[in-house]
Amino acid sequence: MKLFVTIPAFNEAENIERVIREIPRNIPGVESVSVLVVDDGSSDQTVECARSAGADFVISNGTNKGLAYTFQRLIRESLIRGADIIVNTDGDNHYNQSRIPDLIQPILESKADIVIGDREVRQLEYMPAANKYLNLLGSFFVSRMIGLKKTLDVSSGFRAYTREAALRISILSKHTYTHETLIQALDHNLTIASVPIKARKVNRKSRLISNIPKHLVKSLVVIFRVFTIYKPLRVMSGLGLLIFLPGLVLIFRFLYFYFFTARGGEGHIQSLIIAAILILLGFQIFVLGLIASAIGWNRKMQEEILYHQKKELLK
Ligand SMILES: Nc1nc2c(ncn2[C@@H]2O[C@H](COP(=O)(O)OP(=O)(O)OP(=O)(O)O)[C@@H](O)[C@H]2O)c(=O)[nH]1
Ligand SMILES: [Mg+2]
Repeated sequence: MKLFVTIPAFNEAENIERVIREIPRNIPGVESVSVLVVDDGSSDQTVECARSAGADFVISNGTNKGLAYTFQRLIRESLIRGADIIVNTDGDNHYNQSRIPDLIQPILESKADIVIGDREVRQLEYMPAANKYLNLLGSFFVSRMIGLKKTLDVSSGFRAYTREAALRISILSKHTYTHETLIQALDHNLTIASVPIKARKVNRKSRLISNIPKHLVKSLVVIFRVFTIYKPLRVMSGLGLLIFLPGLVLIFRFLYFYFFTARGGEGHIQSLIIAAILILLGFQIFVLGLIASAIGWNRKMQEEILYHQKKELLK
């Protein structure tokens, strides 16, 4: 078992040495531990600091390409180098790297394909209340939406992946990758486990979440889009029903006037037209959902091909 610990780093000179030095290099059940850093176009001493702290591989994106791209690169570079397990941690020393052996335990026991380091957000004293409850609410909704039975810390970046899981997952969104990886994992029938690992306070200001409302909107858009890709029928029939039902109510209202009042349908033609439009539109959206779901089957087949190709190429 070869373990790769990966770190996406964008201007993390201040913290990255501490992060790398904390990574345990001898873990029972693991034959080697390598540290791989992808520098996302940092303008500070991140690369030098990572090297001097003993990172085995430091790769650079050249320019700043964002976290989702960087994550994808980390996965690919680890797979190329023969990783059997990939653990991702952040370069800001938010997570406790000395807990990596606990994080990979479910994988070593073949009980999981992906393990999430749960930050136990509820118990983080230093986190501002607004952030905390927003985070908990977000985790609750996303967990329900993607069909998890338990609420997991869906936005935690401290995770372990098996080689198999890493080969299966491909990131399409640009803002965050955390939700998308989970929804894909479930789509591929991978098992997700969670290990409580309390997170540390980060002194520097978060750059990913510099503005909470903006981050929230961006995340919601990502979640909605990802959800439409992976559960098209559910999204489209929900949307269709939302439009179809008012139309149906209007039709019944018209029928009531037509049969049970003296003036019949007179004066209600306008609402009848609206009803017809709503019903047609609602039905069409549902049919679009059917088509999207048929395209989804296609995607699954292509993903299967991609998986086998990657497996073959990265042998
Ligand atoms: N913000 C940001 N981080 C990047 C980028 N590329 C790579 N990263 C790395 O991604 C990791 C997470 O970024 P953070 O800014 O800590 O975001 P976060 O952990 O979601 O937010 P906090 O919980 O508030 O710290 C860090 O290791 C960054 O160095 C990028 O373009 N922007
Ligand atoms: Mg952070």
